Amino acid sequence: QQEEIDFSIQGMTCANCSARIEKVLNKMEGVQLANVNLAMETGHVLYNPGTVTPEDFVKRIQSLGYDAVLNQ
Ligand code: 9UX
Repeated sequence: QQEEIDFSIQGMTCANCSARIEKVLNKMEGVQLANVNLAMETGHVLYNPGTVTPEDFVKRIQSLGYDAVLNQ
């Protein structure tokens, strides 16, 4: 089972920020693929909805000191 979500990310100021968020998201249980775009300030994740939810991505990103808002 696979779902995808797009969201915006605030607070990234250098390429290490986006790489860090991308790495952390890709390590989360249930995440198949996560991409973070610094210039666009966006994130895109393919995930298993039975294992993890978009709200979990927001919380994880916030725990790193950034903010994220899910696209509806
Ligand atoms: Mo670049 Mo982001 O030095 O927290 S990693 S600003």
